[in-house]
Amino acid sequence: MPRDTVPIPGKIEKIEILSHDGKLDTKLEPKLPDADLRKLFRYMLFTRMLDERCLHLQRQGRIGTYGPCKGQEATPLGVAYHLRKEDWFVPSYRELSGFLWRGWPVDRYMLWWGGHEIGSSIPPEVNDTPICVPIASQVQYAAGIAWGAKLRKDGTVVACFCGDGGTSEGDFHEGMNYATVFKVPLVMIVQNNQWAISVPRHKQTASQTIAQKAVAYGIDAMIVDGNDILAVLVAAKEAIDKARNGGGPTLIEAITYRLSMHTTADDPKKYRSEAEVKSWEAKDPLPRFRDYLRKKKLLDEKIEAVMEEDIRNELDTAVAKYEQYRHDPYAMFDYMYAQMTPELARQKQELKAALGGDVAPQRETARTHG
Ligand SMILES: Cc1ncc(C[n+]2csc(CCOP(=O)(O)OP(=O)(O)O)c2C)c(N)n1
Ligand SMILES: [Mg+2]
Repeated sequence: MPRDTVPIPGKIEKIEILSHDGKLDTKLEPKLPDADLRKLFRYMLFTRMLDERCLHLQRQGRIGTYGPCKGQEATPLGVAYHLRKEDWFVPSYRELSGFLWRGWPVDRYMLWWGGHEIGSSIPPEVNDTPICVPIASQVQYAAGIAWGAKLRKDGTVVACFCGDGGTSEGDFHEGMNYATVFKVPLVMIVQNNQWAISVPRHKQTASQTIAQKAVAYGIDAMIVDGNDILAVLVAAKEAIDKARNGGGPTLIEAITYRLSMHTTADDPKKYRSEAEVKSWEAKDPLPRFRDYLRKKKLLDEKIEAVMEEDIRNELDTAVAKYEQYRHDPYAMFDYMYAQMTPELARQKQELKAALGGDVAPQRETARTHG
């Protein structure tokens, strides 16, 4: 028999709509109401300002180690915009713009980075999962949540996020494999920000793209300019609609860049060049969207100055609320299991004795899904 080439199906589309130098593809441009475009910009700006505030708080010793999301504001926001309230947003830890759009309180976000258990408690009205640091572990439970949605036929969709580094984890492949075999309503977004701490993208995988891994799972994929919110909005809408209509999962690779450090615990100057960072600063999603809105006469300096002032006030209030929170040292025992194990109960007693029982914690019930 002659050797043959196996015809493997699979489509990887690439979507760019608003380039970093302002070129706009008007045929692909999503038609959003003006008020929504302005609102999206406000969330992007809010994210940038909150991120900067958290960095300062960390430097002043007022929160713990912080992982900034500067430069990655467009992708989670563009996805969250198309989710319904009852859909699920399953994040990693760099999806701040999405958390805010979904309605997570700002002080709760600070509490998470401040090391308080309550930071992992999602407001009851939000159908999401908490910030997830064990890399790619969230992909498996996203696939499971999506399977549940399919079995219940409740029409909900799950949007899950991980990083380029996350795609090298077994959890990522297991979750994706499961999701595709069972054709569950999952949209998997990989925020390819070019680095996994100090490991560059080219050492992460020998694949030309991350999106092409979808071909092996037997699904279609999209590559979007993750710093172009218009492209993200278009790709996310297609993938979410497809999932909702029973079309199964989609993998979206969002090309972006972490403009700041991995976390406040590392110094990126040790592993990447300033020239590289500068080249990506030119592709920053925030000024790009700002220029687009200015050309549309939806934004000007005055409107933005009012927005900034407003946001600053909101952040001041949130920081004050965060700092009023009194640490509950017993929460780590209480929230570990639905029912505390005898060993944890013993440890809790030991801590109580050591602290002299004079702790008056501020309690709020953590919410668990299920
Ligand atoms: C299972 C696991 N292994 C290792 C780590 C340590 N770690 C934290 S972040 C990170 C890199 C993740 O890179 P990527 O997935 O690209 O996300 P990014 O931080 O770039 O957003 C690693 C290895 C971890 N948190 N979890
Ligand atoms: Mg990364």
